[in-house]
Amino acid sequence: MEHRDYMKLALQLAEAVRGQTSPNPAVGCVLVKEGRIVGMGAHLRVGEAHAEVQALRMAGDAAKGATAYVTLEPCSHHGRTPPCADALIEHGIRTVVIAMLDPNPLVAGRGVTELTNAGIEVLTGICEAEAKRLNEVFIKFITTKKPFVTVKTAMTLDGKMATYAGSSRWITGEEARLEVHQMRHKHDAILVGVNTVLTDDPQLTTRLALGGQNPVRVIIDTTLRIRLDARVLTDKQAPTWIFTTERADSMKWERLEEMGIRVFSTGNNTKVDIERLLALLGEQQISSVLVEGGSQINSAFLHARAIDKVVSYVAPKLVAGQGAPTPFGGLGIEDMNDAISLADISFEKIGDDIKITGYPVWG
Ligand code: AOF
Ligand code: ZN
Repeated sequence: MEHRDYMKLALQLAEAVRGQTSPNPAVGCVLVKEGRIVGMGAHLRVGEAHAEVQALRMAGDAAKGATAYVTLEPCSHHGRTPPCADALIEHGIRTVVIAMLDPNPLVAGRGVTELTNAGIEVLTGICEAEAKRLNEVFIKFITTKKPFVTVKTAMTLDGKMATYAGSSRWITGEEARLEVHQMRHKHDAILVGVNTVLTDDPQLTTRLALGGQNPVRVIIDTTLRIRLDARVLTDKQAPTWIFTTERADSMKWERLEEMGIRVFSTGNNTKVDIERLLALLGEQQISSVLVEGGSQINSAFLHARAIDKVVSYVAPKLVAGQGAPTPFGGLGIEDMNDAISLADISFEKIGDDIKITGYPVWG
């Protein structure tokens, strides 16, 4: 076994709790002494013990002289819980192997300094790229106070997300649709435009055989056109927040609030201001948003340059039709040289569909 092997185990522990620790990062820790694992742990939920503390509890006295593998730099600050660097020092840990430094300005290298000052050997950057990918949401949120935005689309091979007549069930196969529910489970919020609510009356919940967390349902509705009997308003399966403008009807606004729906204004604009919406969501401790369309909303996020990640499912089907909607509507970009490119692309086969993941480069 090498450092990387133990770190991979720590990363697996963190991966398993991804999405349930928000707004905290997903962190895993493995303690090894003389080639034996003596403790392991993950941070399970905000407010609860950090990964290192969980692993130290399991190891007990065996922690003395052990090596700790941690996917994130141990914290040095008093947050909701006491500093992990102190705990590692107190338990006599000899070496700490870290995948990535903590981007939290309250920590940012201080954990490493504290450990080093206590005479502990510290190694950093082991499996760093994997750790950064794992905590892409946390990195964005802790440094900008705005949520990480993932736009998820599904389309036919000819680029359509519905037929010319509006039929869209289903574009992708069952496996891809199951993955989408796993994505919902891992996000703090799911966002759609009011047109999607009016035409599909979706529930926007997580439906997995073994259960999962429901994200907060966020609806963009510039003039409050939503129907009061929409399922997202009546089913009470998850909170629903509506983002609107001052142009909305005040009676409808009151009616919605009476129903227990939170309504936020992004100001007196002709459209909901995406940057303002993201700032407001950040204030509400929403660290990740899954945007599920429709095509106007997706393009509004594109024009606001507010997309961090794109996940696109492409189904091997053709429906044709000049008027059939595509995942990104609006006027669009004039010159191909100005197209938004995606970086760090990955391709996966999911059932009979292709999943393409990438990160827009905003230049
Ligand atoms: C660690 N190990 O397992 C986690 C860390 O409010 P608190 O006490 O939970 O602190 C949250 C901050 O601690 C969080 O923003 C991040 O900087 C760090 N998370 N650190 O050493 C862990 N979850
Ligand atoms: Zn900690």
